[in-house]
Amino acid sequence: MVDPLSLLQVSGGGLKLILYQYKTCPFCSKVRAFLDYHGLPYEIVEVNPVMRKEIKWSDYRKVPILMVDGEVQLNDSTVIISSLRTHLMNKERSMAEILQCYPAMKSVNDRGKEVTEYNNKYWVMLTEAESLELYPDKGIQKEEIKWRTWTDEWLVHLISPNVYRTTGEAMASFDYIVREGKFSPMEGFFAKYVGAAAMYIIAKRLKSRHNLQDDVREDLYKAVNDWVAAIGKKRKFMGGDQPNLADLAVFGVLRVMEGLEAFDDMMKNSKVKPWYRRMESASLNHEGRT
Ligand SMILES: N[C@@H](CCC(=O)N[C@@H](CS)C(=O)NCC(=O)O)C(=O)O
Repeated sequence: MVDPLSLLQVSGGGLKLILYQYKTCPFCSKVRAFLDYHGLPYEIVEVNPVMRKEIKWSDYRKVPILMVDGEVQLNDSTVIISSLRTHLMNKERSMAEILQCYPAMKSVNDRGKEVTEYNNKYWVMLTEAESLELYPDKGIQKEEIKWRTWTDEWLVHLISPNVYRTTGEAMASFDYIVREGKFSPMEGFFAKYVGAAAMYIIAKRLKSRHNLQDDVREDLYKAVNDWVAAIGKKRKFMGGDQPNLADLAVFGVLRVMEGLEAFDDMMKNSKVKPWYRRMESASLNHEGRT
């Protein structure tokens, strides 16, 4: 019998990928957007957000985690994407070797919490020749880095305040999280009511921490309009005719709101829809497959 995993390895350019995720987490969605667009096959392990038993073996306690060939552990969505992109440019470079370009640094943030950051995480590691191939025009690598950073440091923070904006929206969001995620019936029941109430309150705190406007929708519309304006009228994507890593990051983050009121409002009241639909089809059709 043919081992289905060996088939995956062949079609995926030699890498066997396992993604540990929460389906509705924006960071995990960013990674899936990258893998889907590039047509890289992967297995998913949905993690239970209450016990997190599925990642008990890992010292790093967040998702996404991507395991490569059962031995190299990639943490952090941006590191995962940058290192895979590096590998796709030159498949001779092993993931273990590439990972050394993104060393972890522990520090304490302004709220006294220990945080881990990764050096160079927005950089795809390229030789001069590869760099000319991937970024032929001056300034486009810088632009990609700028908007990937903006996605992680600004856009992501608009999601919770928007999807938990009212008690009704908080209930609908948790209904969706429980439906899509891995919860026991008891956890699901509590998450739906206690979780929704807690997130409604936390979302208000996040709103003031990130200095959002009273009407958080206005920040969301402005953010996606700024994004569309940065692409301009002459390009289909920020990457030109094909999405680049900034397009994939923004798409991955916005996609977690699909099916919720915030998403419908954004599509109706901002200019993002044509770009979003182009991204959807590029990702669905694996247009970046090599
Ligand atoms: N910088 C990380 C952030 C990942 C992150 O914060 N993940 C959240 C889920 S959205 C998490 O796992 N939090 C810990 C927890 O749920 O216990 C990345 O880009 O991957």
